[in-house]
Amino acid sequence: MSYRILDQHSALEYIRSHPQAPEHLNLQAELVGEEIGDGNLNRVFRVFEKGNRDRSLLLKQGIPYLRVAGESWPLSPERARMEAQALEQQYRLVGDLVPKPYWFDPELALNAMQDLWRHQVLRRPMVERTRYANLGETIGRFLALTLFGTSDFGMEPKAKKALSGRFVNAELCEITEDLVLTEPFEPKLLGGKTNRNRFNPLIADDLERLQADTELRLEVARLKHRFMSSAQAMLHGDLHTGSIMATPPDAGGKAEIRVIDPEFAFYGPMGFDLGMFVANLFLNAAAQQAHAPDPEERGAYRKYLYTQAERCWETFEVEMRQQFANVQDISWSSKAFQDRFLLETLQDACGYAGCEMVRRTVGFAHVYDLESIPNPELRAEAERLSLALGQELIKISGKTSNFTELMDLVRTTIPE
Ligand code: SR1
Ligand code: MG
Repeated sequence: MSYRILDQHSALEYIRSHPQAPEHLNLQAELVGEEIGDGNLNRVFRVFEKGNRDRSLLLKQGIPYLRVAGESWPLSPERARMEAQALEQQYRLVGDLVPKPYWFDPELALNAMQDLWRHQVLRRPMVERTRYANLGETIGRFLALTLFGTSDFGMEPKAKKALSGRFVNAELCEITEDLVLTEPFEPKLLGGKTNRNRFNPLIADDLERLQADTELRLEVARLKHRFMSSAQAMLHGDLHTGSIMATPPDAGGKAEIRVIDPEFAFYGPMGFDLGMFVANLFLNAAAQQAHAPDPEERGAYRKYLYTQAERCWETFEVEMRQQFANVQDISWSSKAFQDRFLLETLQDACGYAGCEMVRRTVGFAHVYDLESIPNPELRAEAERLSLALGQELIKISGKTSNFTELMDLVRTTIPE
């Protein structure tokens, strides 16, 4: 059957007639379908057997426009193929750190995958200051294994080139190039393009000062060019805390953590994924200015967030060095090269983290962490912290020499 947008009922009909469905569900049982998507782009349905919650699956469909914007923002459902391909690679490299892929239906631009019904997207619980003791470590491992494993360091050159050719994700990359790496920094755009920034009027002067900073704009221009031209590895491409799910932490504070939603996947600079992740921890730290009025509680949660950023980098570095020990190409076997590569990745991460903080504060796509602060004055206080740290991270990105230096800057700008 040709492409059609599914609803709760047609999703169930689709399942009943799909040849692979019986591997995951008893089609004779009463099936329940729910639409659960709350992301910006897609429709997501969960189907399960009534009375047997463990027998379930998730259907994610790319629709021909951006879900949050409607038909005025067309977007090819082809992104579902990118997600299918990326999930396949991630599953191969990290197994249970991502949902298990079941099948991809190209006609409906639909991915069927494991339903993580015991897991919650991290964004909201983290605004409520939930702690996941193994968050940074897990994401550091996920990044090292997926990035190294899809790069020239972990693949035979021809295979890497063939794989990177399957990830020309032009439409979704353009969203990032515009929304993350251009519009927030430019008061005026060229070529008839419009600026889609949205911001609290109370921080208009702060934004004007940021956009007048030529040193900062030069650095953003460099980062944007690197994003567009440095095909190091298959990135997740949108690794914020809305793209991570976890079970409630156990008695020891640990959770089962999975990375979801890799539809922005493309071949780019490794530091981009790292930067996105730590930036979203720092955005939360800024937002706690309003969410946690008690300074002790606020400081304690910021301390937790900063420790997770540190663990992420430490784990990433350790795992990368372990992988480098088996690198096949003689050119990359020296410690000096590996040190230099990791330093460049850190510098990129620092810059992209800054861009993410700025765009989530003044750009088109905001984060719940800041958006959920109802009082505009209090929100402006948190937003100024985010903008200040974002600017600093961008400006030191080419100069920073270790992660401790970066974290010193974070702790000075948004104190524990
Ligand atoms: C127009 S899409 C807005 C944002 O949602 C996605 O999750 C990406 O972060 C994108 O920038
Ligand atoms: Mg997403």
